[in-house]
Amino acid sequence: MNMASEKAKTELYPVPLTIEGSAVLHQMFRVRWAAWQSVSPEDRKALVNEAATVLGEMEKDGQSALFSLLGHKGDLMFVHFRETFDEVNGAELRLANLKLNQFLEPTASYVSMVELGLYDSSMKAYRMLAEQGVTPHSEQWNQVLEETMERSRQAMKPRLNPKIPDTRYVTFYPMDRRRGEEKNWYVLPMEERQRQMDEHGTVGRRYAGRVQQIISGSIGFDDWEWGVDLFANDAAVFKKLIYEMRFDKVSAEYSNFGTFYLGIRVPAGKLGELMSGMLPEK
Ligand code: FEC
Repeated sequence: MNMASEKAKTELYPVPLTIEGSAVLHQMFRVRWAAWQSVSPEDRKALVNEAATVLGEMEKDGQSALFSLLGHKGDLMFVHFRETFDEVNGAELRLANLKLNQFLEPTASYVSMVELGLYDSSMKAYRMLAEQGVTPHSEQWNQVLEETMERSRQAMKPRLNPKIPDTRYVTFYPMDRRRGEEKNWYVLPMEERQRQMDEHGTVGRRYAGRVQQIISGSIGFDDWEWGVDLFANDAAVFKKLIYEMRFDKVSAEYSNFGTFYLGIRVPAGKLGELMSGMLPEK
């Protein structure tokens, strides 16, 4: 047995397999209310109609959604899920070219890609490969891992390219795993990370049916490592789930969180109501 396979036997390969799906963009805007209010009612109507028509087309198949944001961090949030970043950029450009855009000021945005982490399958595959003495990155090693990922891609297809869930509320926030001097997620052994992620999934599954989570990876795309979208019809569930998770080892010791955005869904057809200062009923 060569040295690489000796090492592989005692220390599992550290990088969990992931499978990637839809490209994702979150866009937050402030409305220039004073400028908007100085526009005549007829012109406002025309501007809203143009925007609602375009947004209506983009909403089809749950590809884009508009949310009214609470608080000072912005007034509107557009969320886009597409097959590719090219299409996401296309959606962004389409909105930028609306006449309504002159009244919108970007306050934040977030670029990411739907990601499913395969800790369990990674562990099984890495263990099996190590036991068989297969050298990491050899042709056989790559082939086994590619097959593992392909099986997961097939089994989890709908979760890789999800529609934006049709719930009343969303909460979105970016987060990192800690890389501090004392606590560093990235130097923990694979087995320990898998154990902590398993505990995380167990807590999360208790909320099945009440909240839908979509995790998108943003390493290499944006300033944090992951984006978390949670969708629910009862916003209080976000607080309960996130609070409960704070006590998981992985959140308590290894998570840093960015800015939270809470939004209320507004269908394209109700944009006029929103822009005239009334939150549409569901
Ligand atoms: O792979 C990584 O190290 C990080 C990716 C990742 C982050 C993350 C954060 C949150 N999740 C939240 C909710 C749920 C709910 C379920 C759930 C399950 C998983 C699984 C993986 C996973 N989560 Fe996660 N989460 C990340 C990854 N999470 C892997 C298990 C397999 C799977 O289901 O995909 C249960 C889903 C279900 O019904 O099956 C719910 C929340 C956060 C933000 C953390 C916080 O403390 O606020 C909420 C990053």
